[in-house]
Amino acid sequence: MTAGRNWTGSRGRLQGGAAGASQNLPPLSPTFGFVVTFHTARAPDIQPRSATMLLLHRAVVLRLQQACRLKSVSSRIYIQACSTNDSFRPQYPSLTFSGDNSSTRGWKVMGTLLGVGAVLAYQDHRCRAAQESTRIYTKEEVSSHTSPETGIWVTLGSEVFDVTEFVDLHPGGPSKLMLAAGGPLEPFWALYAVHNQSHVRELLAQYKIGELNPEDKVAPTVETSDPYADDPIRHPALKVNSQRPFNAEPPPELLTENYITPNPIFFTRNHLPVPNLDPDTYRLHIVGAPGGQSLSLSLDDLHNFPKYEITVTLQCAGNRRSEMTQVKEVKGLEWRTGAISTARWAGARLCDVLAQAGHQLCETEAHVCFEGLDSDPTGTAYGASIPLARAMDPEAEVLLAYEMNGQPLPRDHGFPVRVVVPGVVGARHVKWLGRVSVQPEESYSHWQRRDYKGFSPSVDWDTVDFDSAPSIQELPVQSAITEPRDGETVESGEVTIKGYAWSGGGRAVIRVDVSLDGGLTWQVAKLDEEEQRPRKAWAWRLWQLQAPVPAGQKELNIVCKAVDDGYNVQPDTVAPIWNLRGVLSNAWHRVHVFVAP
Ligand SMILES: Nc1nc2c(c(=O)[nH]1)N[C@H]1C(S)=C(S)[C@@H](COP(=O)(O)O)O[C@H]1N2
Ligand SMILES: [Mo]
Repeated sequence: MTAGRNWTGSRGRLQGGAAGASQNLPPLSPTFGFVVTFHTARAPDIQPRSATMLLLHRAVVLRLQQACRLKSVSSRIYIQACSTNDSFRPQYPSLTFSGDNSSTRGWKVMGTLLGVGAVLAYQDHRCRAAQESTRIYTKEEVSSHTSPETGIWVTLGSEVFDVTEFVDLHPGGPSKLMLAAGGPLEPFWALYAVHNQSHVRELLAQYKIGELNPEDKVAPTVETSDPYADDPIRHPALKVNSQRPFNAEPPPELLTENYITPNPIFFTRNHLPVPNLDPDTYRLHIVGAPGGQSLSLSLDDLHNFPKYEITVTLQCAGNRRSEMTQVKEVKGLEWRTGAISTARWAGARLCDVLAQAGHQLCETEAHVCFEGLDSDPTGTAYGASIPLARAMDPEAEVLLAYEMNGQPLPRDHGFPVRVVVPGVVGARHVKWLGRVSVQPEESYSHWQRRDYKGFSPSVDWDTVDFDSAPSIQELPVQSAITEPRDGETVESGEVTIKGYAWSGGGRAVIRVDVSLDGGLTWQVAKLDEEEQRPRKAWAWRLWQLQAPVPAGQKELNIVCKAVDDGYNVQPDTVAPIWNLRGVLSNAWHRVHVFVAP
């Protein structure tokens, strides 16, 4: 699968935090105990199993529609036949036969009716699979099955599978699965942890043809073959949304503890393993303009450019996605309010470096493309682009940053160099920067063209046309409540409400309104005193409100909403801005609390 297209999403959660567990740590509240519990986080109205099967199914249908347009009818049936999983049934009520409990008969009747042999062939395949499941194969035999002609075999543990027919249906694309042909799946599943779920195993089980010769069993070499084994150690306070690749957010009450987010709890959004780069041999390649010169810059070279330091808030397009999930299933990591953080970044200005390579603003449209040094097993690197006009504008203050809060960049945040694009969505702040080029078109990266775009609530995975929407650059106005937390019990008398507010494109936050009664009446919160430069308000504002709790009130519905200097406001509810990828989630933030008697 393509990295970053998280078609199921990891559901493991690390809860709580530890006091003083790492040197660089801000003091944490001593009441903040360390509890590790893994649980299944599921939105109440969604069954993750059927949700993930749905995504798998969608991916398969799309691929099939591309692969065999002419055979689309039989393809659809084949897919449904593949899935003996009950979670498919409700989607196709017309395919169930009322009063007939035998789904086998149902499938046969349908197959005959439509004159398509795929269903029967599939059942035949399953019967054969069952008979042959006791056959023993050697590792050599397996390794000679690596093409459609010989058949494509893989192993998992001691089991052998013939996945020839599945390769074209693989949600991440055939090429990714072909990397494992003739050998074990484990190293690849370790990279895409999304596979480690029971329904994926069930799907695979349908292709089982036998067992590995016991003497040949693959040694559990997870440690050495794990592409994430070299990832840095993380702060235990982080709430982990996915371990591999690592995605985590600080808990809300720590997030607004400091205007500047301490490095160890700055939210982390990785699509791939963290590369381990040697600062001495590191080079940043800047492709030169025609008539200009290409540059290969060492870290020292970069330090020789004038150094700029600016405070910038970075927000992932998926921040607060979990609220969209509550409206309707979306594809992506379940970020709560913490996929946003603020740091002081220092480095060279991109416009200075581009100018040295001979680039200048041009009349025609152009884009600056960034490539990271993190890559998947096919060698595909993370990439993104921004318009050349922004990159060349000194006022836009785009940085090639080598420092974060006075320290060299931490590995998780792009060591040794990353792009910082003030006012723009996190996805364009490319980490572990390896190459910069200027092109007439946007980056061809998956993350520029096939992700990080907004759509109407009416668009689904069958109708989405990624080319029809522009890539997200500047983000809309945003705010959230970090204290108290949803479901908490607050003291009667007075309540303190805290949160953050930020807007994209350098637009300053001019006001935050807070309601204790679900939006009927409002009070104006007190904004922090931090400087907001006109058109360059790159950083958030933290805010607070101390409000009397109305006497006799047993519950409060606390709401916040921010206004930026363009008088842009947040939408009041999520449903009208719902989109299939769960990005740009910026509705009024709502927290329901109880009042202590
Ligand atoms: N090379 C590289 N750059 C990357 C990413 C990545 O996976 N690889 N993730 C992007 C996304 S989607 C976000 S939101 C930000 C997150 O930056 P952070 O991890 O420092 O918070 O980095 C961006 N830059
Ligand atoms: Mo992101």
